[in-house]
Amino acid sequence: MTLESLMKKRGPIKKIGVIGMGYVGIPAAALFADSPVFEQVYGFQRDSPSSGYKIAMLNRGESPLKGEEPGLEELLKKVTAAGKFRCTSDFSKITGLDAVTISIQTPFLNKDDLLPDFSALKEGIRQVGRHLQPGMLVVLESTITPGTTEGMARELLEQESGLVAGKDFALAHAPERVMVGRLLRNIREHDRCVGGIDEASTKRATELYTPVLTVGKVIPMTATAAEVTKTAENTFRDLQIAAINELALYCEAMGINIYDVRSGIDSLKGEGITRALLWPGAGVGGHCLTKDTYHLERGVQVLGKGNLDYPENELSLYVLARRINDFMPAHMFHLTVDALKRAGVPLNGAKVTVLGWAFLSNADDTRNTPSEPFRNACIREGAQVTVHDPYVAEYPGVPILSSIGDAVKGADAIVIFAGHRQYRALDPKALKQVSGKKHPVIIDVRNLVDPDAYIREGFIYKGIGRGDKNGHKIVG
Ligand code: SAJ
Repeated sequence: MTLESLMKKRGPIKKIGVIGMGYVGIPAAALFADSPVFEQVYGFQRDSPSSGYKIAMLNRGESPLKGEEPGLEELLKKVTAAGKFRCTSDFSKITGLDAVTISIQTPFLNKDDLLPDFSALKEGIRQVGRHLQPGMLVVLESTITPGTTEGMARELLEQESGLVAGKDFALAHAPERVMVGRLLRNIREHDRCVGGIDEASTKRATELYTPVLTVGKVIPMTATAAEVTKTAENTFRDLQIAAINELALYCEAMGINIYDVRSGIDSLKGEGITRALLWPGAGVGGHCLTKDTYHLERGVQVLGKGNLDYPENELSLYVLARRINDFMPAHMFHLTVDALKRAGVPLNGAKVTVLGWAFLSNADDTRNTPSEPFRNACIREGAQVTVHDPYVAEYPGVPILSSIGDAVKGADAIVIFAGHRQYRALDPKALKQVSGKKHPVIIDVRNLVDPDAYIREGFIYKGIGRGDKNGHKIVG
């Protein structure tokens, strides 16, 4: 019996399982459960010491995700009350399902050797394989190295189940495209790349995602093309950020204002001309842009098997972009040291205040935050560092203050790291008073503050890309 006839015999997808109750899995499960097309959704979560607590919370209709996620808690309450969504650690329930999606983190073990850490993903795939039945659909939503669906995932599922992909069960990759703070909206509104290992798998996966898309549409392709699309779209974003960060460094060196240049370049429009300029900053954080380049690099290394025609001994443009963005916290450190020197204050023993610990503006997500390498560098040089963030309550090993006044008290340098709206409204006069210094330093990552307003108050100002101001005359 062909896979298509097996799935036809099984009928339309009614029961779904989502493996991995995190930023990707929870909103996906809630939206599947909210669709009248589907009857039942199980969220699968290992009952581990670190994340087992999520099971009870979710079954009470509560979201374990930090930060504001518009509409998520209401939706969870609705689908649990309706009995359409249940969270469990009993993976044997997979047996009775029609489709299973896998959303498990895929960090990198060693980016220099391009070694991803697939240990959690493999365990999740094995769990599915152990309970897989003929005619079922398995979809990988995690961002993965190109070649993983057709390769490692297929092998593990076949090994554990004794079934054959493309013959006994359908297999596809449909990468997530969510951002914290707008998880539900992103799933509903972004187009969804759906890549099956064969046409029957793509068709079945399209049946799964179509009901949850309100604005977005399914874009069918092969599994490997979907893997490359996802890793490349984040790699390109990282590259665009690196390009504007490099220009910011150039503008500082040439004594001009990157924002004048940016709006100048941005003015060239029409006739399909886009310059897609992003914004300079203190570096790139988060769980995605910091690793997806390496997934792509590994993909071309493994799948490309030496077929890549590339300038000899030249570094990948994408890896160079990673290195430029990883350099930006160090650049923030150099700006801080230089400014303190102008104030006649050595870093050793100085008080440095970091405003903003989250990696994204107006959000509480701290994964791979660029603020951390900066803080570590200051502490290594003997500085005393305090941290403030209006959205982040706690962070392992780093006390986070909720009062700006407490954080800035006695500060020699105030370093704005995140573009939180609260920092736009800071009053230089009041800040200076609290710092109590004659020439406190202010470092601005995202052009949040008016340099002249601070300089007038006697601050020593430095801003990313603000070569026009970074050497200003000190007032008072
Ligand atoms: N950043 C800049 N300048 C910019 C934009 C961002 O310095 O102009 C920095 C941010 O401060 C942050 C980092 O880059 O530290 C990442 O920011 P982000 O806005 O890309 O946020 P992510 O990583 O949560 O979201 C990305 C998005 N990918 C793309 O837009 C191609 C999102 O759509 C993906 O769903 C997400 O990665 C993911 O999960 O892959």
